[in-house]
Amino acid sequence: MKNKNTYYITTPIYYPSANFHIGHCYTTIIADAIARYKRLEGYDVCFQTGTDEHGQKIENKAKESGVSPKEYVDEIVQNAINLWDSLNISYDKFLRTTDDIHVKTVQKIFEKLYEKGDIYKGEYKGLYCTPCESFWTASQLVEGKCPDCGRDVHEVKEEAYFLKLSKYQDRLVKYIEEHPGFIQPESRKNEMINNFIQPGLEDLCVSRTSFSWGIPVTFDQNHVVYVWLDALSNYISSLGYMSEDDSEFQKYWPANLHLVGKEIIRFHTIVWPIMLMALDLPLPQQVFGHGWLVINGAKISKSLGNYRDPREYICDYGVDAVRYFVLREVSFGNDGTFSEEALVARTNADLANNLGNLVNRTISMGNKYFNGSVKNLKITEEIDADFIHIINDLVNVVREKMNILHVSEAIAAIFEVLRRANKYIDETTPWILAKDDHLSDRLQTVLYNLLESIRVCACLLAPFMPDTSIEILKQLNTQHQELEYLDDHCYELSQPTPIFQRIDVK
Ligand code: ME8
Repeated sequence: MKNKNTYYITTPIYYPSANFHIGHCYTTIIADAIARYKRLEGYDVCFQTGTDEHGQKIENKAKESGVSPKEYVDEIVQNAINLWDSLNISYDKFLRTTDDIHVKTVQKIFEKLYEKGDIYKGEYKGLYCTPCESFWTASQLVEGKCPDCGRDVHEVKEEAYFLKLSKYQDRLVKYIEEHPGFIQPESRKNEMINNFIQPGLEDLCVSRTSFSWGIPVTFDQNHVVYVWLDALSNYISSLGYMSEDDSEFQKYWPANLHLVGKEIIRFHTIVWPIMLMALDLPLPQQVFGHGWLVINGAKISKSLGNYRDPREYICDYGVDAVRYFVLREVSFGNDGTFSEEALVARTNADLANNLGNLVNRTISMGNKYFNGSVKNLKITEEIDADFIHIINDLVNVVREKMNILHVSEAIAAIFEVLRRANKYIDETTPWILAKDDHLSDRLQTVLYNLLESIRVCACLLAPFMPDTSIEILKQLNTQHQELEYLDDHCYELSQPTPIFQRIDVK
C-alpha cells in the first residue's frame, strides 16, 4: 500500500531532439516547480522524466543521418539532459526507453496481456501519421490530414497485435465519472468522454512489422511493440515493476500526477488506464493536460520552426527569469503566449522592480542604519499587524493554489506580498525615522518586519526560482527556512548585490 507521504510526478518522456523549444521546457518547468513544492511540504518525491526513443520517426531520422537508430539517439539524448540541467530541473529519475530494464518490462507486459487474452493477433488496415506515431480512421481525419498535427497520413496494412480497448470501455467511463479529479482540467475530461470514448473505442493496434526500431515482441520476433504502448510503460518500468526489485514500484505507484500536454492526453486517459486495468494495477490519481505555449497564435513546434533555442533565452535573461515567465504568464490549463517582449516586461516590473529593489533597499538600509545587525525590538504600530498577518497567511494561500495546480496564482500571491512590503516601506518611511534618534528602535522593528517578509517570500519562491531563493537567503545571511513570521531572531546582513538587473529595451 502506497504511503500517503510519497508523491510520484511524471512528465511525458520526450522524443529525443537536437531542437528542443521553449514549449518542451514548459511541461518540465511546471513539473519541476510542483516536485520542488511537494518536497518543501515534506513529501518523499519521485520526479521522473526521460526520452521516448523508439518508432518509425526515429528510424527514418537515423537513416537520413546515415547512422544506426541507437547511435542516433545516444548522440542526441544528451541534449535533453543538458537542457534540463541548464533549467535547474530536479528530476530524480531519467528513463530512456532503450534502457534494458524498460525493454524487459515492456516485453513482460506484452506477454502478460497476451496470455490474459487482452492482446490478440489480427490484421491492421488503416491510416497512420508517422510524426505523431498515431493510428487514425478516415472519419477522424480533418480535411484528409492528421487531426493532431495537420500533416499527411498514409495507408498501412499489416499483420498486427491489438489491445482490447473495447472490453474496458464501460469500466473506464465509470472510473472517470467516479473520480472527478482523474482528468483535469474539467474541459479535457468532457472532450475525452464525448469525443473519444462514448462514440465507441476501437481496439488499438499495438505492434508493427513494417520497421524494426522498437522493442521486439518476444514470442513473435517480426513484430515490434507499438511506440505508445512502449512509451506509456515508462511510468512503471522505471520503478521496477515486474523486475526482481520492485520496492520503488510498491512505494510510489500509483502516480499522483502525470503532467502532459493537451495533445497527448488521449493516450494518457484512454490507452494508459486501460493498460493498467488489464494489468490489474491501480490508476494514477490525476492526469493533467496543460495548454500550449504559442507564438503569434501558433503552437511552438519543430515543424513550424517558429522559435529560438531555449538556451539562448537562458543565456540572455537568466534561468530564473525564464522559469518565472513561463510559470507566471500562463494560466495553467490554457494556452499562453510566449514572447520576448513580455518576458522582458515581466522581468523588469516583477523581478527587477518589485522583488530586486525591495531586497536591495531593505538590506542596504539594514547595513546603513544598524551596521547589518537587525533585531525585532517590538516597537509596533497598528499597521504592522496587518502586514504580519499577510506574511503568515501566504503559506496557506500558496498551498491552496498549488493543491489545485494553479501555479501562476501561487506565484502571484507571493509577488502580492512583495508588493505589500514595498508599500509598507512607503507607509513607514524608514528614511524619516532614521533622522530622529528616538525613533531608532521603531526603525529597527520596521526593518526586521521587512526582512521577515523577504525571508518568507524567498523560502516560498524556492520551487519556482531556486537560484534566486538561495541568493536572497544568502544576502539575508540566514539559515531560517520557516514559512512564517519569526518573532525573535537576529539578522547579520551581508552586503546586497542586485539580483535582477533591469533589461533595457533597445
Ligand atoms: O509527445 N507548448 O513527446 P514530445 C507546450 N514522446 N507544451 C509543448 C509544446 C508547446 N508548444 N510542444 C511540445 C511526446 N510540448 C511523446 C510522449 S509519454 C508516454 C510520450 C510538450 O517530445 C508536449 O505537449 O513530442 C509534451 O507534453 C512534451 O512537450 C513532450 O512532447
